[in-house]
Amino acid sequence: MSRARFITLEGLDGAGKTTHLAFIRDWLAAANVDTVFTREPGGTPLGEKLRELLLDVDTEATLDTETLLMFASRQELLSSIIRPALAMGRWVVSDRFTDATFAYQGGGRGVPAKRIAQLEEWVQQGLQPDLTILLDVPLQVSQQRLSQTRLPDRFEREREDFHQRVRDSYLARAAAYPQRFFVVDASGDLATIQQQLAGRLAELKAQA
Ligand code: T5A
Repeated sequence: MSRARFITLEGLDGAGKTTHLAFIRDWLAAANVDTVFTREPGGTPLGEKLRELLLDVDTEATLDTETLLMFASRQELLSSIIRPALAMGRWVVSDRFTDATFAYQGGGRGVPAKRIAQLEEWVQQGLQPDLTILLDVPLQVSQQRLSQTRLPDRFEREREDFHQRVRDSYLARAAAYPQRFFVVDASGDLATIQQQLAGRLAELKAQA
């Protein structure tokens, strides 16, 4: 059995995760890779309820509560979906994971990285993604794409400086963990982005 791989997808709201996930799904299916797709916050019955609360513009939460709820959703997802799938040799692709907490709650809201790292250690027990694809776009591009699609959720309605800090945090994490991160300029055309994604997925599959 080839080694299971854990892939996460990150980026600013509107960077194109949903768009490129469809491509990744098709690529892995064509390569006969048995894959479980999930998302954060969410991915389990409890997690989806937490997601509703976390994205609801009328729900208020302190910074610590928000951070803990992200990790509560993650704990549920890890124990009921991600760990069992990896143990069975299935690949897992998650639309966001802990780097989002470092970027949004840490960079965006100012929760100390040390505190997030403690929760990461508690919940993940050393488990890290094999590959984190960071779809990087300038703020203006993500804001313009979002405004064309739907009403903003609790995070999307934050001010520009919040989103700039989120992007800066993502890029800082990518620089700190170059082995794990694959940064893609997601402001360009779809075909070019997907060509890069296909190349990286092919490498990962060859190593598995
Ligand atoms: N969160 C999450 C935290 O704060 N902490 C955490 O720990 C976690 C896990 C979750 C929210 O929760 C926060 C972060 C988030 O704010 P989400 O489900 O990840 O939300 O939602 P979004 O990131 O907002 O995802 P979206 O689906 O809204 O945006 P996408 O998926 O990034 O963008 P997508 O693919 O829908 O694209 C947006 C538009 O742009 C177009 C698409 O067609 C679409 O119309 N587009 C392009 N157009 C031209 N060229 C391209 N290259 C394009 N790529 C996309």
